[in-house]
Amino acid sequence: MIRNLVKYPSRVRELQARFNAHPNLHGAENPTYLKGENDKAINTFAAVLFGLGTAQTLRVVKEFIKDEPLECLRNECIKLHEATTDEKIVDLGCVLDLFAETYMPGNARIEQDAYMTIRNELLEEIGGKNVKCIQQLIFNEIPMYMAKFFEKEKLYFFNEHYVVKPAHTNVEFRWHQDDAEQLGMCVHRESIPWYLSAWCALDDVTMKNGALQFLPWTHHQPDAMVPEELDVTSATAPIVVSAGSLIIFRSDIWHFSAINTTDASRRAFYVQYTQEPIYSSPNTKEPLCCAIPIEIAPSKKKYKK
Ligand SMILES: O=C(O)CCC(=O)C(=O)O
Ligand SMILES: [Fe+2]
Repeated sequence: MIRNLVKYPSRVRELQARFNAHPNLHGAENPTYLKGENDKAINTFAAVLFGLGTAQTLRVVKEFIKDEPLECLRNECIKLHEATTDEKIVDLGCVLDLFAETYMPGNARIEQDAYMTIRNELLEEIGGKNVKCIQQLIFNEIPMYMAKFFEKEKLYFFNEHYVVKPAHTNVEFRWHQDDAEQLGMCVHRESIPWYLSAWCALDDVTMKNGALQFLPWTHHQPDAMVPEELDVTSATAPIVVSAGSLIIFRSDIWHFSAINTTDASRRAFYVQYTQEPIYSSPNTKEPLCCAIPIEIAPSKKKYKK
C-alpha cells in the first residue's frame, strides 16, 4: 500500500481530505528508486549529511534524545498505540496524534501552558503520565538546537505527532514534501516560508523497518509538482540511525520512507517548528495548527553550527 502523508493538524484535516481526493496527488505509484553511487546505508556516524540554512536542508543528529525523555516518548507512543489497533493506525496513514479528536481552543494554539494543560489531560485519558521532560524536549531542547538553522531569536512550535509503522506493514510514505501536504490547501501557501521538522527515531532504524530517504537539496527539483515528475536517482540511501537520533529537515525537501518488514513496530516522534506563525488563511490570525512562540535567548544558542 502506498500512503500519502495524512497528517493533519485538526484544521488541516478537512483540507487534507480534499487534497487527498485530488487524483494527481493521491495514490500515485512510487517512483522507482534506482540504485546508484550512493546506494549504501549511511550509518549512524555520518552525523552531518548536509548543513542547514540557505543550502542547508537536512541534518542527522546522532542520539540527541536519551534516557528518560526517550523512555517517556516511547511510553506515550505505546499508550496511543494501545488505544487503537494496527489496522486503524494504517488507516490513519501511520500517524498517531494525541490531539486527533480534540477541539483545540485558541489559547492552546498560541500559549505553551494552555497547550500543555490540554496535552496532559489527553495523555491522562489514555493512561499516560504527565512528565516534565517532554515539555522540556518540545519547548526547549529541540527548538534550541533548531534555532541556529533559522537564524532567528524566536521560533514557533507548529505541530507534533507520532509516526508508527506497525510490524509487517506494507505501508510506505511515497515521495513527498511536507509543506505540499500540510499547506496544500492554503491559498497563501506561496507566502509561507519553509519550516523544519525533527523526526526523532524511537527505535533503531534499519534497512528493513522503514528508513527514510531524501532527495538532497543539490538535486532539488523545484518544477516537480508530483512524485511522478521527480527524478530520484540522486536520492540518499535509506538513513539508518539508532533510537534517539534526530533527522532534521526542511519542509520543502522531498523524502520517502519504506515499508516495515520486521516483527516490531518502527516508531518516530515528529515535531515541527516554523519561522513565523502559519495562519489558516491570509485574512485571519487563527493558527493553521499551533503557533506557540519560543524565545531563543542569544546565550542559549549554545549548539555549535
Ligand atoms: O516516519 C516516516 O516513515 C515518514 C514520516 C513522514 O515523512 C511524515 O509524516 O511526513
Ligand atoms: Fe514527511
